[in-house]
Amino acid sequence: MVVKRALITGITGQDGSYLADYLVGLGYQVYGLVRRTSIDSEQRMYRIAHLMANSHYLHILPGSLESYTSVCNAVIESKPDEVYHLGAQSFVKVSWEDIGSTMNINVNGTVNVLEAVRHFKKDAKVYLACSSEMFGNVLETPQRETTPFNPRSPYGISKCTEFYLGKNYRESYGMFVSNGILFNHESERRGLEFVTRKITHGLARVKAGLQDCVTLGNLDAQRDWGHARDYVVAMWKMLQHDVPDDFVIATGETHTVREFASLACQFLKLPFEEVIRVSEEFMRPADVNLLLGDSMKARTQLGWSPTISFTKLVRDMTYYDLRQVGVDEVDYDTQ
Ligand code: NDP
Ligand code: GDR
Repeated sequence: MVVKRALITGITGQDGSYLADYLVGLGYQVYGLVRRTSIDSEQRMYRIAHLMANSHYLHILPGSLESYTSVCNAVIESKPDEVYHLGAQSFVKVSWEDIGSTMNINVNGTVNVLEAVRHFKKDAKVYLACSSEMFGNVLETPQRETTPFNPRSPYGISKCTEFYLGKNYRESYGMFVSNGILFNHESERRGLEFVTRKITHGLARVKAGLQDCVTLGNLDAQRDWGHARDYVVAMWKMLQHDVPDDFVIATGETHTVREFASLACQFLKLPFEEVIRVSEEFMRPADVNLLLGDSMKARTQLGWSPTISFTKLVRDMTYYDLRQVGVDEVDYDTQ
């Protein structure tokens, strides 16, 4: 049997780590591009530490997306059948505060990946991590592949550029480049800066008596939240499809930040009005108010569908964080 080889950028992040778990499980040899500063950081490497213990399947290649040379070296060394380009400055709020890095990493980084593949492994299949943030101030609901883009943040603009780069390399060079337009997906491995994990981690600390409350921004924002473990399967399925294409990946359900926080409070038996506060500090210059995806194309053409419900997502994240702060979950209602 031929063993497939995959190169993942962003392997230390939420999606990269779940994708590496999935591909190793399928018998792939997995190569991960990791920044030199992160290789030395236990905090950055924790999501793939369990895989590192089995280095027969996982290989770390030092490099950063801004450095064309290092991306070329990674492609030459890994000789990938499939490239999953997940590395990015992925925090929307920071994209106003540091637009330069956001564009350098997200736009130039994508050019570097596509050029390296074009020059050194043109037959590799490439996955690009596009985003529902491209729909921004939405022009249609639900949002699907044909919905016009209307981004509201520098991050959203960078992802629209990534989308068009993918389409252009597909059309100009005949490369297999697929754009995944993924809606928000969360997990126990989500970074603490994103609202879902900020809520579950913060409320677990409240329950443990380590802080008084969790302070948030816009509670009325609505998101179509799925589980990252389901979404990395969609990435893989896109690269097993006969032709490269663009696919929306979403659950088809939307909930407010308030609903997410209130469900987490219910699981922990905490009074929402007392433990959730609001501050201007966490508001954005322009927010995306409503996202709701229609993933019918992926469901029919790729045979993909989400398996983890909103309630299970909130419950799993909440109890995971509770265990992290040393409180035993069995005392709480898990229904
Ligand atoms: P994370 O923020 O968890 O991970 C980002 C990854 O990118 C990290 O591994 C980080 O490495 C790496 N990275 C950042 N800058 C560089 C750089 N200059 N050179 C090399 N690597 C770099 O993101 P997610 O896993 O949540 O998201 C994965 C991708 O999917 C991103 O492109 C994101 O924009 C996109 N996306 C995510 C969605 C979601 O809901 N999660 C939805 C739609 C799209 P380090 O550890 O060194 O910081
Ligand atoms: P998002 O995720 O911007 O959708 O981008 P995030 O969790 O940061 O925000 C979601 C919504 O919650 C509101 N919000 C807060 N957000 C944060 N981070 N912190 C708060 O305190 C807070 N209070 C309210 C936000 O205003 C927003 O409306 C994520 C990232 O993973 C992107 O990389 C990805 O492309 C998109 O999802 C799809």
